[in-house]
Amino acid sequence: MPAALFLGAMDADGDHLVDGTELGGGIDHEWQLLSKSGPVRPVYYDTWARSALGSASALPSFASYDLDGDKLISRDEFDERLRLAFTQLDENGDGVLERSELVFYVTRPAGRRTPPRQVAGPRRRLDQGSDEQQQH
Ligand SMILES: [Ca+2]
Ligand SMILES: [Ca+2]
Repeated sequence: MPAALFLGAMDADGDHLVDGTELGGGIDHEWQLLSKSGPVRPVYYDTWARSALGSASALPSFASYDLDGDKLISRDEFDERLRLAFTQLDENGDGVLERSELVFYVTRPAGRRTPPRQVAGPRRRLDQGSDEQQQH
């Protein structure tokens, strides 16, 4: 998700890690850019998203911030959604985003969250199937 690129850029001290303090500062900074005064309407969000995320249709979408559905993004909703994105990307749960936790999402198209290695569902053993057929 483009938020990986966006959150990675919040590394204020240049150590390639984004910690909780940098996240808080980054959210404050972005909110200042996004919101001139008070809650944000979709038209302002689109302008900001093109600049911050690279596309007006980039995830997270306007609707995913707008938790109470009033067609406005409040400071609290903005904060909550970005902290959720941070938590989702923090795979080892140490409260710090490192580049290895971001690179997968920056380089893959949206929607590919799961590495391709995983096999879905239990597999039937081939010899079981032939046993059943012999019993009939
Ligand atoms: Ca840092
Ligand atoms: Ca981490």
